[in-house]
Amino acid sequence: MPYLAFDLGAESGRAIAGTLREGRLTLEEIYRFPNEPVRVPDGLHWDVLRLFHEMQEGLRRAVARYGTGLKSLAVDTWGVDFGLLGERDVLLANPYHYRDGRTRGLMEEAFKVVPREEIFSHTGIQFMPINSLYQLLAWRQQQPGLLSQARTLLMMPDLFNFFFSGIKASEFTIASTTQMYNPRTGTWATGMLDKLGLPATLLPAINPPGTITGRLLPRVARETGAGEIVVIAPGSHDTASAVAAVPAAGPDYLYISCGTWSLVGVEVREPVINEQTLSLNFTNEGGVGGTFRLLKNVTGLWLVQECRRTWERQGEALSYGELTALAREANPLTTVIDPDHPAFLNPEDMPAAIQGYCRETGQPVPQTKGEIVRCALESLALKYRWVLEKLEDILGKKLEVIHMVGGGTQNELLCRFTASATGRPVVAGPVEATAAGNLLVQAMALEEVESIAEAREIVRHSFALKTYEAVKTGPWEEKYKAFVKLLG
Ligand code: LFR
Repeated sequence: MPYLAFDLGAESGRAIAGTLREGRLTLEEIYRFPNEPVRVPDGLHWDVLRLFHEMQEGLRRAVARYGTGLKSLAVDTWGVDFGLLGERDVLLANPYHYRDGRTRGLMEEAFKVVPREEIFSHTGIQFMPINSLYQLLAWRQQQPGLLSQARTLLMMPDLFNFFFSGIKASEFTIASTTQMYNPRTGTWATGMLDKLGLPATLLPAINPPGTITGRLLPRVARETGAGEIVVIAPGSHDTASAVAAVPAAGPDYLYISCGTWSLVGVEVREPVINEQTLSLNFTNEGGVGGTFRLLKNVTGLWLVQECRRTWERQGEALSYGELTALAREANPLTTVIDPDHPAFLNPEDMPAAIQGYCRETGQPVPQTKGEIVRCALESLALKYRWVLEKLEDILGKKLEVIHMVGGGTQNELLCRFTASATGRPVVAGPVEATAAGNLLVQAMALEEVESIAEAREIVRHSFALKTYEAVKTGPWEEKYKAFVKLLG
């Protein structure tokens, strides 16, 4: 009998059924729907009711396929965004998209009240203007009236969980993305929030990943035809689910979860909160099975996604496959960018932003689509190497192998570049790591899988993986030096 995962990413959402049989997990994509943010005068929002509508449609189709045999469902989404519920649980506004510009400058405002080091020592989370902490500050500053009506803050997956089950609760992995959670005390960082004048009373209780939060609301069960299925909080943060499904056997590996973002890091038992991780702006997000993810957010295939969207707008719609083919033909290692430069967070015209950066840094300006995409992919691989080196330094050991998981691993060029830039073998796959991790944590919650180690063994047996050999070359070494200089 299958479990059902809802995996929502920045571009699309999917309902994926997973069946566990004799130590193997098989996946079936039941339904896929677009996730299209909507810009209205006050800002950029997620169309959250439409998303829930689509998720119910996914459930309906899963019921049509499997009858009432579904065991459970669980939702994972991206991090940091949330909805506010008011009296009688009314959703007070459409949740904002983390790329909305209203948090600009608020990190610096916060530091005036609680210094950067102190925020880090409370939370262990890297500083990004998108973090829920600065979004909540934006609410206080820009919509205090509405905020004062709020009773509960629910992170995106917690909000969908509430829509499905009627239960208001948070989950550890998604709570950790807020920069409002203290991993040392295991509670919300209320002292810090008080100092910032933020209402900690909005924050619900936090459950560990793999908690059965409740049952489907009778109305949802009736409308979708689903029977008595339970609602589970998996690793509700998509990256937590993806990393739970890294098919690693040994301990010394780097993972890269590749999608709109590239999350580059290692799994640790305790958060690493010290001067080094603070100055490198690394993060310690909550993981599954009592782990933390010491990692760095690297702007991932967003660079290419946005180029594609810009060219589409200009009447030249190309697929990712076509763009990668053009990149393959372009000259290698000509120009590099820092993918995490603020200019790339949400520009109106990504190709122009990339060209502008190259011009300003005195490099040859990529002209063709192939040149621009190649520059983006090579720069990502170089940034991965930079993170790898820093992590090896922090941990005092060599990370022998890189596991790349997620949709981005379908881009073979990126996997190959990563092996060349780092001089480490890259094991790519599974593409569906997030869904697999979500489903396997459901199996753990229902006591059908014992541990993360067992879950990873199941992943190793269930999916085809592709290895890219390590081939360090002179030109990559040269370019890496130039890249490091660029980072300053
Ligand atoms: C990846 C991800 C990252 C998070 C970013 C924004 O999908 O969840 O982990 O930093 O989205 O929420």
